[in-house]
Amino acid sequence: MNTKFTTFYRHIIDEERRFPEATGQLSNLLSDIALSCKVISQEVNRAGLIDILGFTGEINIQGEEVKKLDVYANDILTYTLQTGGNVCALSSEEEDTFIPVEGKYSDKFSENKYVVHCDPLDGSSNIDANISIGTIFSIFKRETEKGPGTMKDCLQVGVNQIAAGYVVYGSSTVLVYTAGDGAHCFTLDPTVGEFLLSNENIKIPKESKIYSANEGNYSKWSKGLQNYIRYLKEVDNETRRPYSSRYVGSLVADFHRNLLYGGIFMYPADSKNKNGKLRLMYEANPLSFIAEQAGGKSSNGKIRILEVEPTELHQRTPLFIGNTEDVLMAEKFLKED
Ligand code: AHM
Ligand code: MG
Repeated sequence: MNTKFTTFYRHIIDEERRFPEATGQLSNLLSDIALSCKVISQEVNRAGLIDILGFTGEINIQGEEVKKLDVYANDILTYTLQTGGNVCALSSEEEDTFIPVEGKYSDKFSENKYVVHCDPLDGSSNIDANISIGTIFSIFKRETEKGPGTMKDCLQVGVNQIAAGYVVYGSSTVLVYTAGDGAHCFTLDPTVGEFLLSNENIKIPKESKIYSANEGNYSKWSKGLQNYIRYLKEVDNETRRPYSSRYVGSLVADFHRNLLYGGIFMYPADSKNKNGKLRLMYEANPLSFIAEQAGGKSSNGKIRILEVEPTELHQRTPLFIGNTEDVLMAEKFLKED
């Protein structure tokens, strides 16, 4: 039994010590998010029992309605963030617009400093099949000085992110986060209820070998993109082609696998969806921050995701993310269009 472990909280506190002016709010916020994810993880593990113990929409034994898991995850996260005293505004895939939050304490030194965007349960179409799903979050510092946050605080460009991360509820529950000094992975030890450091300073492997895309959309893709996919399937030993195709259909799970094994994930624009499917603020931005911290790259096919100016909270964007060389190659093929 290893007795030398680092908990998530210890790690974020140590990171925070790099900044003498830090007030502890970011550590508290990350810790609140980790706690919410532990609770969600617990419910995800029980999801299969809903068929046995009661359907969603039914009243459970405590007299409460059994909630759908994505609604439950949203409720946990939004409640925790609204009451933690660190967040002035938050947005979620499950909410129509952002939620402004009143400061918890009245003195100006403890003004809620952060804005959070989250996808409480990404990949939710996979829940009933016991396939990995996850939570994604993105954190910005507020732009306004005080009071409840505004749309201006929310609509910041991705390079302004202070921290970002995701949790995968898979064969084990893992949390990956960055606060701008590398990307670090923690695994939930359910016996003690703590995320323990399992992979510090993750770097995406140099040798890429996987592409992930919903190829069912092939006929709707541009010629350049179709050519890129064909290129990935050609035989060429020097460039390790053909690549393997892997697609879970949960962004977090596909991204996490490629981060560890090397590869590119794509959700491109197509003839029906001009901006693709995925959301900039709570899917593309946070994963792009992590990809870059791990030595990878992320693009909308033309420019760096982290430089895309947001105009609305639920804005969609095409996404190409993973090994730098792969993303550059995808961009090159897309220039043919
Ligand atoms: P969700 O946030 O509603 O779960 O939707 C996003 C999901 C991503 O996790 C995944 O990459 C993508 O949608 C899969 O889409 P498709 O079924 O079109 O391949
Ligand atoms: Mg999602």
